[in-house]
Amino acid sequence: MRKLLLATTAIAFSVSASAPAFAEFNERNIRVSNGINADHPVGNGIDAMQKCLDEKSGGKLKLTAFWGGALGGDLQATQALRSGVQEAVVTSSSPLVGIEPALGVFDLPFLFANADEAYKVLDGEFGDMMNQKLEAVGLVNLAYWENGFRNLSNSVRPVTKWEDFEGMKVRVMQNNVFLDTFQNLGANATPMAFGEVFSALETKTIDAQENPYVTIDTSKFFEVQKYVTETNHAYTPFLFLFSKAIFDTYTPEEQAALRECAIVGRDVERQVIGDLNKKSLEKIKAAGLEVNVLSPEEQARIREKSMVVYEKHKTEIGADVVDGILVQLEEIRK
Ligand code: TF8
Repeated sequence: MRKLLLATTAIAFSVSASAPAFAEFNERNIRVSNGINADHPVGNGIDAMQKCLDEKSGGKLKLTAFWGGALGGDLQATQALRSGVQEAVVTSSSPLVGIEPALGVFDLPFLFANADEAYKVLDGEFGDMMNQKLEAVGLVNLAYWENGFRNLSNSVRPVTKWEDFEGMKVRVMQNNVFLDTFQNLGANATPMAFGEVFSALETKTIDAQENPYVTIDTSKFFEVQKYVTETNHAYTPFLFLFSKAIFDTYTPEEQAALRECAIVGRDVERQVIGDLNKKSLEKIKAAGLEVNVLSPEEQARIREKSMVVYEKHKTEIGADVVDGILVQLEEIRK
């Protein structure tokens, strides 16, 4: 009898010793909406994030990614998060300025000089400050992933100086900073949701669009374009957003796992973008597109011409936000 009791106690102990690790986790199916396609590095990031979540939650927290705008475009999906009907989205910050105007700071032309600068700002205090603003509008930003430095593609002529933009029909994101930046260069800028870009290029409703090389590659824009110019005119971040209404119903352990694993995924995604950038460029060249790189002098000219956009949008973004990021960048560059 005593032996039996000891054995039972031992079993009870071993069960309770192994169970607590996952007791605070519930089965959760987390839908993650994406505008880009599954072969974009965000796919690698989500795989890495899932692996991390499997370890932390014993397989209870499951991400299901949807690609190519299957759950709607960036803005539509983000609104679904705010009303608590969808869990997560990986979106550019740019189309969300109507929800949180301060996000427009990331759209300012030639703000970041390189990716490391962007990482320092986004992963540091400034990024945290923006995250607080997002929480106030019902969005939890788990981490800043990478969209990347944007380059121009078009079907009409090589662009090597700002005068070449004259009259070119350039699709821009639904964002006033981008709209003004391209209008100011003489382009006929047309705001359009990402999901419509491929067919608009194909039917020549528009001549041009601008996105990082990996997007020009994985969203197949190179198939309907002839020229690419490496302009690096803006670095736009991706936000890994979670519905605050849903997040608030999760246990602290679930919330912590999501935040920690989103950072694991972020690091993988950024790494893969770094590698794929070069491969995407090679693929674009191999497909027969003419690729130009802006000369440093021309880039400086375009940058200088674009500075009016900073002044024009400062009030709407928030003077403290614009000055805050510029001061921080100055610090980083010392
Ligand atoms: C754009 C953005 C998009 C991304 C994607 C839909 O040009 O850069 O590529 O937000 O997730 O609209």
